[in-house]
Amino acid sequence: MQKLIITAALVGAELNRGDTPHLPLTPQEIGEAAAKARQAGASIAHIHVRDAKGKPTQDRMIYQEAIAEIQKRSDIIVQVSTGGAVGMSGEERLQPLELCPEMATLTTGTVNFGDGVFWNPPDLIRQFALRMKEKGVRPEFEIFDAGMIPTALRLVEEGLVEGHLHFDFVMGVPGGIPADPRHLLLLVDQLPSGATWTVAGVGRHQLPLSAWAITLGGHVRVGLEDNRYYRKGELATNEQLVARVSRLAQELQRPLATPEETRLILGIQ
Ligand code: KMH
Ligand code: ZN
Repeated sequence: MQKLIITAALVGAELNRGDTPHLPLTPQEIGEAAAKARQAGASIAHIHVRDAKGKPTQDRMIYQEAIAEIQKRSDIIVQVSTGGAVGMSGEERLQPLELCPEMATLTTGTVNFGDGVFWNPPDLIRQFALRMKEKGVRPEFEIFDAGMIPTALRLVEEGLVEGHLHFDFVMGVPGGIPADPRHLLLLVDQLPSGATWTVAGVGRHQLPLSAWAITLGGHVRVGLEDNRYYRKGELATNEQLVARVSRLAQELQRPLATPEETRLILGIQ
């Protein structure tokens, strides 16, 4: 099995300080959280950013600051979000790609997202994929439902995505695919050979799905974007969530990938 890639989804767009005091919001806090996640075993930081009021934004300048704060503290790979928050326009969401980050997310379909709609029609997806190709950014396909896998593979057929294919199964969003191990097996089964996958379980599903991914040869995403609790009623930090997966991986004899090893696995130049 490959070494285990842990992605730390540090902040997201859905929670705020009222939900948990541990959420990193400013570029400096995001930089510090990424460094702690790296020390705890993560090799990728998946980031969103917030404006001065803590509201989700895709402002390129704030991403630039956050990336600088991360890179001055650690060698972790930065993966920017192009999903942003429900309701943002395509142009707003595209902004961080101008910074040519190593990785970015690419959701390949529209999905109900709680009471909202995360809007990703085919032409928008193509536009995002093309921009990533032009900028040399490695996409991570964000798969919220089973039909998003064939759509991702269509982008490959159309020549909009080239090279190594990496998928993140985001399981348990209300409106998306439920966080059930049987669904995970179905998703894994649809991938072309050579592709890699990570699983992000929402809420209480994060821990059991992490264990499944470690044992099945997948990779793991954890962090406050997806789950704010360490256990029922006890709020977590990003660092604690990453450290728990590192310990699980150690017990299950799956060594962790460093950022350099992660680049090799994901074909990042
Ligand atoms: N906040 C969600 C609507 C991504 O980062 O690319 C979308 C999301 C996916 O978080
Ligand atoms: Zn995200």
